[in-house]
Amino acid sequence: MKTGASSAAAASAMSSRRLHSLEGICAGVDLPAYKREQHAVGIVHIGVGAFHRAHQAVYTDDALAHAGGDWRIVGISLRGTSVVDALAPQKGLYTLLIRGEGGTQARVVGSLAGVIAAVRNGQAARDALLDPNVRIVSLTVTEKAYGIDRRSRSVDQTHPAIAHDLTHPDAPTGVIGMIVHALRRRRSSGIAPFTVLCCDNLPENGRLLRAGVIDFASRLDRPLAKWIAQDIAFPSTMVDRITPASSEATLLEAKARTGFEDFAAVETEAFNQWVIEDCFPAGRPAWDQAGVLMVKDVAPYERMKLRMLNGAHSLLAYVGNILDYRYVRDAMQDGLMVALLRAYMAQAAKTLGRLEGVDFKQYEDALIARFSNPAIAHEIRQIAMDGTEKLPQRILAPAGEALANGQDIRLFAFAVAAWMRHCLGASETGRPYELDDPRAAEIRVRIKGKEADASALARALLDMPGLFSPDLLQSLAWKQQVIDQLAVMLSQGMRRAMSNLI
Ligand code: CS2
Repeated sequence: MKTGASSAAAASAMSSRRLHSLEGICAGVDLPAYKREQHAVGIVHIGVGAFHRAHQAVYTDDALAHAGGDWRIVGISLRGTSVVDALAPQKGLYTLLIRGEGGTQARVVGSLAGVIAAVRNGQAARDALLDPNVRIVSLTVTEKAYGIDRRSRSVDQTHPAIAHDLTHPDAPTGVIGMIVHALRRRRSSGIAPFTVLCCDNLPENGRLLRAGVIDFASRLDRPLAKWIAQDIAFPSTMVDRITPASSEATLLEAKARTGFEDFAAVETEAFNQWVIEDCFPAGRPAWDQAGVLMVKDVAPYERMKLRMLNGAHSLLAYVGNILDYRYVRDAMQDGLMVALLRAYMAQAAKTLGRLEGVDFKQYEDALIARFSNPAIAHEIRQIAMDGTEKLPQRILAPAGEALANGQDIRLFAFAVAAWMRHCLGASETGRPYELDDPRAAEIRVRIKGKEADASALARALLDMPGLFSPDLLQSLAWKQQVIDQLAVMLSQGMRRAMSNLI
């Protein structure tokens, strides 16, 4: 990696200039160690949010530096325009602030070659996916954007993007519609297909997306669906890097470090992990040389991360929000919270099979340290959103397995009760907040008038169609645990409920 060379004084003279090239960036900032213009585009990434810019784009930047290749990235923003307005004038360049134990290191990332806002320029977005040089289409669009029914593994026709795209397949707005449109056009024009790489926190994400894409395609064109099933690879992945939404402070610090305005700067932790199923018939960047673990089966890694990191994160978010903590790092100063998270992670670990080379206790210790990182301002509200999309893979799947194996289910029931308490929309001090969830309206209707009655409240939410699995719903012990813990939360408060358990 190269570092910026100009003096801080020269940079401050140009401080109102926008980042748009690698010239004149302050000393001490790491720069791409390859010539950007010498590498063509090979990847389209849908969802160019902070997480993509802190994770996949960085691994690709490193792979380009180590081994070269035509693997730069065109980013598509499906719904918003702000990230495109930030990145386009910067020619895709942005600053990454890496907040490690020894302080913050700044780095300018060069792997993004261009960005397109699909809502403004749908044709350009569709064309990008037809480029014969594009051999990988990767995605970080959040759990709720896919519109796949997890249980039936078919598309959810009530999902707005799915409903729209099934009736307007030539002008798709959603992620599955876009992929199917591109594959259909590539197939009919004799352009080789791309590999589809899902990077969202969903269980067996490649397989799930594959099922959704094939189901969607079969509703339009059966031979196409058959071709996708036979010829398209959907490797699964496990992605991990704690990346809060960028704030004003992120942008100001990026400017101070580089000497240039940067409206696309991102901050993240030092830890970074990517495990990928190595199945790329059309080739891939040398991610293995950039620290990515390429494996045959990603599922055990994914389960560990979803259940231990994300499960504990969600638990922390619901409990922390009720207790009026704003940031994860603040909640981690609370000894009772840390004890609860440790107990939860240990229980979640018991639902995992052995994983070669991984000690779950050490993983737990590392997670506690990462959550406690004082330099990361990770808002609890960000994690607490979309509970109905996150609970199944993070908390309900291990709960179901624990139940089936005769293990202790109390911590999982506690986490679910905390989510139910969170659904009430006010903290213990009465601070109101908006419930941020795609099913928020339905939740509000269900719980109305039941706010003080743990049993009625729990039943109203347990009965939400498609959320809890039949094995949990058939268990009286499970239901009773949830009700009992919710009752303590409502009548004696969250701290009492926590201390009853640990
Ligand atoms: C978090 C994740 O927002 C959330 O729900 O649990 O985004 C988490 O920070 C990442 O998965 C870490 O890799």
